[in-house]
Amino acid sequence: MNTGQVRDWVRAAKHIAVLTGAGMSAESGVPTFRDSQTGLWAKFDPQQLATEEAFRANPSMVWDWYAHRRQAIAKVQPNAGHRALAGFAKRHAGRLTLITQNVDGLHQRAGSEAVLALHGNIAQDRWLDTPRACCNAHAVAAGSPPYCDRCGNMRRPAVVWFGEPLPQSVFAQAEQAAQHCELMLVVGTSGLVYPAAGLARSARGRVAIVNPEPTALDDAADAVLHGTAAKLLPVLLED
Ligand code: BV8
Repeated sequence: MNTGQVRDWVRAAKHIAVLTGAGMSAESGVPTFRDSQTGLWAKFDPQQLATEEAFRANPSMVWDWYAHRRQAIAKVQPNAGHRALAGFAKRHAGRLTLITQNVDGLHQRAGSEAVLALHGNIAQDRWLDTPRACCNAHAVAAGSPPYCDRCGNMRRPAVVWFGEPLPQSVFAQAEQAAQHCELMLVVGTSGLVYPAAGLARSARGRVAIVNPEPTALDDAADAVLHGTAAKLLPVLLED
């Protein structure tokens, strides 16, 4: 299957759904989930760290891991793949729904609007426990993590941790897009994390994968393009 065939599918499709994962940001310099563990966190499995249990067991270690990732993300720029998606959506209003597992905000920084961010945004925080009258997000006590100095409630990254449900309305919109698309582009994901990966299996339209490596979703694909997001998306999405 070649790029030309998929590009013809892009041109013919009225509704295109795009599902992206960590590989989308690899060429921007954001390590993928699988190879993100460096330094202090090298000995931890990210799926163990990205849980409420890990945070309650060792709040400062998990908070510092997120602070480390935030600093890394703040230093990088969206790549040609992010820009190609934003550009296509601008040129073809209403034809593309962008669904991402990424919490890095690079799609949004590239100019993509109405991004369905299934797993939240690493740049935002929220209260760990239901806030009480004393919990003022604008007057938190400094610390790793910051906290309420009246009741000790802690701030946590506004991301979806393993074992936590996805934001219901965002996921419902993503399911709608999957069920109404003529084509789904699945870019830079290993396809191992659910329910996000399930969207590629419930897509009504054709499924085309963009990934330099085999993925757990290749069996569900009509086309598998072994290439990178920043190199292939500009080609697939140019008019
Ligand atoms: C839930 C935010 C229930 C946090 C993340 C069904 C089957 C099995 C397991 C489950 C199931 N249903 C639920 C589960 C459990 C679990 C799960 O899926 N576990 C897996 C690992 C076995 N799912 C959950 O826990 C979900 N919640 O089910 O709640 C519930 C319901 C109601 C009430 C209570 C509970 C929540 C899942 C979300 C977790 N949060 N992120 C944070 O970031 O810190 S997931 C996180 O990991 C990312 O967001 C992403 O989703 C995932 C990483 O996957 P990828 O993005 O694919 O990245 P990866 O590194 O794996 O692969 C990169 C790929 O890119 C590779 O293929 C590589 O080849 C490619 N690549 C590299 N370079 C490039 C490239 N591609 C293109 N171009 C390049 N240049």
